[in-house]
Amino acid sequence: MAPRPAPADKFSFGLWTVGWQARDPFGDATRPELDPVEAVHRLAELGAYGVTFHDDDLVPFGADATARDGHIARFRKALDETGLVTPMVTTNLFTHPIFKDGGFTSNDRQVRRYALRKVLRNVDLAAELGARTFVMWGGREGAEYDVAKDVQAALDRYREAVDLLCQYVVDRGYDLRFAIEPKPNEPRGDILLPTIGHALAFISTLEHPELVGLNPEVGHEQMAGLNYAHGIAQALWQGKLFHLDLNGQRGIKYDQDLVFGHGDLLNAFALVDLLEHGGPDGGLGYDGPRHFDYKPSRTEDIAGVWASAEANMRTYLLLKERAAAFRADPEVAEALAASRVAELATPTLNPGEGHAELLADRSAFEELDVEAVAARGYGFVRLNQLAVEHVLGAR
Ligand code: GLT
Ligand code: MN
Ligand code: MN
Repeated sequence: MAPRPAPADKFSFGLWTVGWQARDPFGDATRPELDPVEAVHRLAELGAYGVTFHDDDLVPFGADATARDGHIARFRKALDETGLVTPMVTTNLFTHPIFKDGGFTSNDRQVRRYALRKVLRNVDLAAELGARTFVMWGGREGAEYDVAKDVQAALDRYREAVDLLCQYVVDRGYDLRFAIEPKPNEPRGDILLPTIGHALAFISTLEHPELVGLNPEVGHEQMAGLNYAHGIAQALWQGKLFHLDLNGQRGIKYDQDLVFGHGDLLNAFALVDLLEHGGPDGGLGYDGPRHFDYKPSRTEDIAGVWASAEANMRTYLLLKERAAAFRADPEVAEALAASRVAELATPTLNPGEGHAELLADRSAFEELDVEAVAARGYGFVRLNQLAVEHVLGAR
């Protein structure tokens, strides 16, 4: 019996997730269009608290001002009827052919100026709807050919764009922060800011670094062979986890966008444990939206779409239960102690100690029984087996 999702769990979904018609590079759509208003109602019934969107998910690209107002008004009405909120908004700078070489970093300056205008208009909408996070996924910012893109100039233009957007938010007085979503490749052969680490380094060069953080996606880090839970831990540690995209991915291959937990389940367990319980001092958890960015598989009909939406939330809640059980198990506490996990929170130096005191401490070096310390086992396998048994419901 899985617990039922409720608004307090802060689950949110992109309109483009449940609304995906399952067109892929090899085949046509397998599902009809989904009206955003229906999506809002169904997500609310399933227990979600929020819905997110790209400008073009809500208002078809190129719609005139009257049509745009109409789409937004219908959507707002659905939000009012259901109580759903819009915690995050993002801009589509990847579907229309004008963005085939990117938005902020296209070689074509006219494209870059158009992209900035498209984002500025959408920032206004995000602020009007009360969104607190504005995601920037630069899927088309990149290249297939090394000689065709001056990467350093592209990073200059990327920074120029983000600096302008931050200045806009400051000047308008909006309560909105930006979150960069890294991805290594697809749709471009190589995408700029490919991982959490690259994006963090980029943010440190900005004029308003405090307004810019991350929106890391499970599958995107795993496509690069990286450990998502580790990446999230570093983002939290640097105060940069502004938002996140939960889904599933099985190894280094195309972006699968599976249901959360349908990829690396043990890493998903570690992630939920981290988000819910924080670091060793319990102080670095995450209280933002649990946002699912998945694609209901192409094999599914519309009933399968809603079943898969529910599956994301059920898996999260089950892992949350399992993580709580893991943390409450006295044998786990004993195994954690045997593995010295909490000892890592103790500073390596004594209070007030510097290199002179360390050099004077003979017990740290000259008198240390190196062989005896080296012979100590850490017991990590036993600890991990306890985690596996909790995930499997065996404890
Ligand atoms: C697109 C992409 C996602 C991003 C979305 C935000 S759009 O579907 O695959 O990972 O989060 O632009
Ligand atoms: Mn993805
Ligand atoms: Mn995403």
